[in-house]
Amino acid sequence: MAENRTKKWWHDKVAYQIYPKSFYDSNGDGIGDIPGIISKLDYLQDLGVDILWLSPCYPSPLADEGYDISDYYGIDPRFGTMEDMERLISETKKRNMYILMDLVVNHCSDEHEWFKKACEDPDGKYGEYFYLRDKKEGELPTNWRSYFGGPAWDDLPGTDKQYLHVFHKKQPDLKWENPELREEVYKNINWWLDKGLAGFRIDAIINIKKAHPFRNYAPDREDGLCSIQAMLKEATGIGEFLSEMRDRTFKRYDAFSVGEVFNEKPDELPDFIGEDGYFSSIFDFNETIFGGSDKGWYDAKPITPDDYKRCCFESQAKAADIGFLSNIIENHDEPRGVSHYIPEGDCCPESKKLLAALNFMLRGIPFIYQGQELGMENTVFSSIGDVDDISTLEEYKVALNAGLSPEDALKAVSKYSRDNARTPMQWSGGEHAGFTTGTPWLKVNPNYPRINAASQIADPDSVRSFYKKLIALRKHPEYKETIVYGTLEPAWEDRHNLMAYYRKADRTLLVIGNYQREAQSVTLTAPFRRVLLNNQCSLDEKNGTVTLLGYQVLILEM
Ligand code: TEU
Ligand code: CA
Repeated sequence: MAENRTKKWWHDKVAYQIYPKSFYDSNGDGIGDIPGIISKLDYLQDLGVDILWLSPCYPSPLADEGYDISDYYGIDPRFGTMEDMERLISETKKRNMYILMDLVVNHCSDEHEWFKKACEDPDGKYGEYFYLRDKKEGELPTNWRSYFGGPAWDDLPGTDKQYLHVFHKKQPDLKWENPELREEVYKNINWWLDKGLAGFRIDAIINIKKAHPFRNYAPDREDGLCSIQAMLKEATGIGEFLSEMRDRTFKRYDAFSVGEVFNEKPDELPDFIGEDGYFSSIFDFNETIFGGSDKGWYDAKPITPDDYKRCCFESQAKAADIGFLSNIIENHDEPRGVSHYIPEGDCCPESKKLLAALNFMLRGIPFIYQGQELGMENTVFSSIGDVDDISTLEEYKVALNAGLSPEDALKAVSKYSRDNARTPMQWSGGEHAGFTTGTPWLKVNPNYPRINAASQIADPDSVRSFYKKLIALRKHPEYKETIVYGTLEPAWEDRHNLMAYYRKADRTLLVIGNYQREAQSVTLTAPFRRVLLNNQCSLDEKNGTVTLLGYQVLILEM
């Protein structure tokens, strides 16, 4: 990375994602809330994280769990009040922590004022906030399939028109081509930044630019529809919207912005995260999307340790001279990382720590998703009735349509279900994992007596204690420069089930992990000075050859 690059306040931070509904319930209604988050700030500060990203807690019918917003200026009463939010912001400031909210502006809720007014008068001002088309009998405006299944068009209630929704039908797309709409968005962002937010995570943003004129694409399933991707691939000019948004909002406040960007076009990375990019950072989803299938979740293929390594190194190489990626192991849309990236049968505290270290030491901004620091695992669904997530319910149907038996369909979608990440945070071995005194809105993972915060806080060898050490190492004055700004060079890249890399700046660190249950030896090219972190109690080194135990990971200073 260029030496003369401006240092930014967020470069050396560690971020933590909170899914409010499942974090901590303060009043016994079974739903996590903002006062619950406030009461756990000391827990988060003790872990060492700085930036907290809150998934949406605005007023919402919760058709897509808050990613369908009916008022951008409010707090949903289920989650608390605006005063609670203001208190959360001031309490985090006291602890030198920062709050990011989720900016969901590709679409709003069909219960938002704008949409209601568009229904009342589709030819008026608010009709221009949405993509509306005259309804034709037996024919849709285009054959696009929404992300959550079925056509991306539905009837605009009370009118002879249809509206576009690339996600759920309760999430009508906002028309970014309309400057008035863009003004509304910027006004809202600045209103929140004025309240003291440190920035935003920006939802599904790549979808705001559609390819015009709208047209049909080749169908890719028997439903005669095509993936939204077919249209998005052809869309150009998103930069006009994104640079305007940056200039009118984030830039003025030196705010941190992290975009949820899938599939940016290869040469566009500098525009997104370069020196004056649209965003401070974007998530690296290269590992996340690996193995995905156009047919649906039932057809996805698992990711091996070698695939994982390759995906990480690809992204690292791509971003190296350009900017900062945000690295994740999981989020609220993904299965638990330890269940997904660790080969079946091998999920244990050591392998969880290995995954943590390999990901955390990459160049970029580490994001931890709630419960990841405990090594929380995928849950069990005894029937499809246990599932809340609309995406899982749709993928279940897709699997059945493809001919899978109900048992096999459930098994297939269980591996990828977004509910795996959304089960309540496991605070203790007490009832409902200490999440609520009432009935949790989503079943607690039955493994909470074994995996919970209370027992891990007390145990210096727990997964959580290991995360704490990783965070402390990243902030250590002697190593910080190397870990935050150092280059990344893969080592022994072709070695099967070994993931290793150097981080180099004023110091040289070697991160080396044996990503399998069998031991394996590596001959170092130079002696090491110091062991900075080891997930096992022993280290077998003879004449420069290190024999790593199964799932052993080391961070060495060379
Ligand atoms: O996700 C955007 C996204 O692109 C989806 O592909 C998501 O990965 C998929 O639904 C997984 O099944 C964002 C949010 O993170 C997600 O929670 C929302 O449902 C979605 O936008 C709509 O707002
Ligand atoms: Ca509550």
